[in-house]
Amino acid sequence: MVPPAITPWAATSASASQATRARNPCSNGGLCRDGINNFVCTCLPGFRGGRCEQDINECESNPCKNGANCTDCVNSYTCSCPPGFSGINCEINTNDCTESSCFNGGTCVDGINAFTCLCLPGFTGSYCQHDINECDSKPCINGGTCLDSYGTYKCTCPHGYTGVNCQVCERDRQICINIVLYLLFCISEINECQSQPCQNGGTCIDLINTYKCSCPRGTQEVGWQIIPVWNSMRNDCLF
Ligand SMILES: [Ca+2]
Ligand SMILES: [Ca+2]
Ligand SMILES: [Ca+2]
Repeated sequence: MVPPAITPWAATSASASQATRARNPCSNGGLCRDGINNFVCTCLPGFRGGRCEQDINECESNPCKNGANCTDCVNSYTCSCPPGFSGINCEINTNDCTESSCFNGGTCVDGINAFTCLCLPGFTGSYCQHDINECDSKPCINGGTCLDSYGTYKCTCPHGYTGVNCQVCERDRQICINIVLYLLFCISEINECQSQPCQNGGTCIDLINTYKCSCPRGTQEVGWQIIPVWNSMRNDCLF
C-alpha cells in the first residue's frame, strides 16, 4: 500500500488568519500568549475571565444616581435619567427656574422637574400671578372708600374722619384749652405728619394743627412760618 501523500500545510495568508482565529482560545478579541502547555489571555477593556469570556457589568457599581436606569455596554454604561435630572450619571438636578417662572417679583425655588414661587406680600397663586385684593377684608371703616393697590390699600375717608382705616374721628381728637375761665378754645387735631412732609430725611413731629421737622446732621431747619390759626410753626430740612 502506498501511504497517502502527506501534503505539507501551506495555507494562504487568509486561511492562516482563519486558522489563528479558530485556534485562539481567548474570547472577545483577547490576546493569547502562548506558554508551555498553557496559554494566557490578555483581555480587551470591558472583558474578564480566563478566556475573556465575561463581559464586565459596568452597572454593577450602581453609577447611575437618582433612580436612573443603567444599561450595560462594552466597557461602558449609559444612564437613562428620570425627568428633572441630567448629567452622565444623572447626578444633576436640572434647574427648572427661568427668569419668567414667577410673576410680580416672586422668587423661584428649584425643585425636581418642578419649581415653586415665593410671592411678595400682596400676591398669591402658583406663579404669584394674582394680586390679592386687600380691600376684600373691608379695612376702611366709618364710610371710607377702599382702593386696592399692590400689597396694600388706601382708604379715602369721609369728612370728619382720618387715619389709615378712617378710624380716627377728628372730633375725638379735639384739643381744648382754657383761654380764660369758662371760655374754651378747641381745635381739631389730626396727624399732619401723615402726608410725610419733611424733606431730606427729616423726622416729622406731629404738633397741634401743624408739624415740625427734626432735621438730621448736615441739614438745617429753614422755612419757619407762623400759621395764623394757631400760634405754631413748621419748617423743613435743607442742605
Ligand atoms: Ca459591559
Ligand atoms: Ca430642578
Ligand atoms: Ca392688591
